[in-house]
Amino acid sequence: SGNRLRVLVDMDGVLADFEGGFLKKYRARYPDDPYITLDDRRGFWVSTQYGKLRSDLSEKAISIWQSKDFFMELEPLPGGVEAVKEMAKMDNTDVFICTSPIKHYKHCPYEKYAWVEKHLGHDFLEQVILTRDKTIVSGDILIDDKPDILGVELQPTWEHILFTACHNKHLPISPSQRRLLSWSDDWRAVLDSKRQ
Ligand code: BVP
Repeated sequence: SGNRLRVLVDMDGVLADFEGGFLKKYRARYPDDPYITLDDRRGFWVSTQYGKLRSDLSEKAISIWQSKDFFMELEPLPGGVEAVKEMAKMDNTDVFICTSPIKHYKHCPYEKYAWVEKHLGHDFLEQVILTRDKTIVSGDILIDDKPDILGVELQPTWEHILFTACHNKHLPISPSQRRLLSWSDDWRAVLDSKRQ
């Protein structure tokens, strides 16, 4: 608290490669069904776009991330784990991973903790926030690839920094919305801009 900066970092699409992991496992499980390349992805919800491609594909898509080991086996996105580790070592900076588990809770919440332990270490489990509503979590910055982050709090304390992903890269840049193009982009400058 006080003058410390609190950074909230999303997991899927920001630290963990949800889209790449999904497509790889979808194609392996349903080799005879059509799929959407990452280049052709539009809209945050994979299931919605697959459902528009063919109505039965929404359920097939959902079956992929509901499966055991899906979240655990997601590859880290380039530079994300390193950036979070560096942030966490900065003076006057608190970093939390803020992620929404799926409602099919058999594997996902456990595997999200296991992923953090594997890639960021056991001590980093202290920093994990699982919530379906990020608006009630207070922070200075939320780095997240979802364009619209809504919930019961109409005026969240954080500024949403949109992290570029295959599904949001074509969206028009609204003047009010700041972006991080990747973890190679200047995330330090974004943090510094919010410091007292
Ligand atoms: O746990 C992820 C996957 C899931 O929603 C969560 C998004 O969390 P945040 O990145 O916002 O923290 N998810 C679910 C669906 C469809 C469900 Br029906 C989807 O299409 N995409 C997706 O990411």
